[in-house]
Amino acid sequence: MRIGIVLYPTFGGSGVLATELGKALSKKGHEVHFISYNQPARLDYFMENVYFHEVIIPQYPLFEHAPYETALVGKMVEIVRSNHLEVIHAHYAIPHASAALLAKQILKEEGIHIPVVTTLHGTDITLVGREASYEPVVCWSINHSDAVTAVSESLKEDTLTHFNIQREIKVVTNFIDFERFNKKAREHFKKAIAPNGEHILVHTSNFRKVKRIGDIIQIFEKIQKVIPAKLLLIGDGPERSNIEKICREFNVCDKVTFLGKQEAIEEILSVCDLFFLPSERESFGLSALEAMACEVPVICSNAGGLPEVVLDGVTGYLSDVGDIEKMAKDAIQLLSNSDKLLQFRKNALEHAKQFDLNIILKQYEDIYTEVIESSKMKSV
Ligand code: GMT
Repeated sequence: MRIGIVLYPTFGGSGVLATELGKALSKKGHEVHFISYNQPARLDYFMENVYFHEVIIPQYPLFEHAPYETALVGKMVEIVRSNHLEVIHAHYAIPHASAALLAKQILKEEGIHIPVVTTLHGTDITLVGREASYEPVVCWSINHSDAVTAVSESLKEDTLTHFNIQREIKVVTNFIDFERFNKKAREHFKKAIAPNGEHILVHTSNFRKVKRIGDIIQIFEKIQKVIPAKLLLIGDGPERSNIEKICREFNVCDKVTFLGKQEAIEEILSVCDLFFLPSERESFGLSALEAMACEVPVICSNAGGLPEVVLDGVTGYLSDVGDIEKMAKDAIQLLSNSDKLLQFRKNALEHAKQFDLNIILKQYEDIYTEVIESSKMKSV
């Protein structure tokens, strides 16, 4: 198939997922065209069957805000025409789905019928999508896409609750590529981070408020009083300086390392003992799944889709959002019991297997085939 993937190019979950999906599809022989304003972060090396099309946003003195969506629609129209794409897959409702649907309308007038698949990722529904100025567009885009998927049951329920949805939404969960994400022997690395055998705790994200990284610092402060430990914070974003301030307040700066944005996350996860994700909202929690695939149990909140990913008392522990005391207590008891920690590591890997890329990829391929076929029927 010839597939266009519209995505955010950043390290955010939707962009990561969309890039990994496109890469996996290309390995199966599909032709994949990524469309975005920058080269996607995880599209870091040349691959056969993969093309990247940069959306250039022309500036003009009249524009206080240059119209990205218009440039994106124009780019999609051009790429569908010149590469004979068969389907567009829009990741994140705003503005990708609405832009794809406008491109579809324009192309229809030329006799080109291109179906649009929209994948909802989380904040496009649970946060920004509900803003009064976006809501009608998000709702319309969902109702008019040829197929819509959500990354968890929880996100599907949220979408049905908060928008006037007149169509089916399929759940196609996030996935993990075990060829890349698996526990690797990196003893030298472990020694460098924790020379005295300290436990290594970790979090990765885009450092937005919704991730509640301040909670992690407070949880860590309690843990390191009882158990020798180091905390690695991977990623970057708007909350970074606030988090540094909290580290100073809680006097843990010497035990917390900010690693910035990292490519080889699996290498770092391989030496870690616990992953933290106390988010206010989380439609799925791809980062938690990446940790579990590397045999790292997860301490997280019970927000959104996290209970579908992390099994309480089996692959980690769930708590109410903001329950720092319980999260610290759970972490301390798990880190203090090496047999239990080992069992949780094994459980985490076992549970992660249900999200294997090879299982989920097939679900997307089936959806593409279905919408392409029905679009052909409609066009005759
Ligand atoms: O978590 C973020 O802020 C990034 C966000 C995104 O849209 O890029 O991630 C969302 O999509 C991921 C991939 O489907 C999910 O695993 C994350 O749970 C979801 N984030 C939230 O719902 C906050």
